[in-house]
Amino acid sequence: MDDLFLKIVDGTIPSKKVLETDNVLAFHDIQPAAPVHVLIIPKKYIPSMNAVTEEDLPLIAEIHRVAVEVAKKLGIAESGYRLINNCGPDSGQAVGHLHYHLLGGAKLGALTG
Ligand code: D5M
Repeated sequence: MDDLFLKIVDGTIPSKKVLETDNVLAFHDIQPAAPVHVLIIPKKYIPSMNAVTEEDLPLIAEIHRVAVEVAKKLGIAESGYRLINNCGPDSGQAVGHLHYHLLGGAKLGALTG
């Protein structure tokens, strides 16, 4: 399986880590869309939100906890931030490993769809 983010988890591809737990990794996005743009991923392979199972729900909760910790660590918890998951072709999901974009550090534009 050719999973870019598993290679980031195992260190084959370098990343700028922000925070790490046993199950979750947060690192700076290589193509930032905002002054703060961090990707938060489960270390285990889950292709997209559609593949999240009941057993994964503690992991999803952990991702949310890590998102708050990342926002605090990078000083944007109070100014505000956005947590986005792209799922499937229409969303523009380019990497087939579940990930959440944490965006902030500036006034963000309105969501479009
Ligand atoms: O978002 C996939 C995101 O992954 C996109 O914002 C670029 C980012 N990306 C791709 N390769 C890397 C590496 N090597 N390091 C950090 N960030 C990376 P999607 O929701 O799938 O469109």
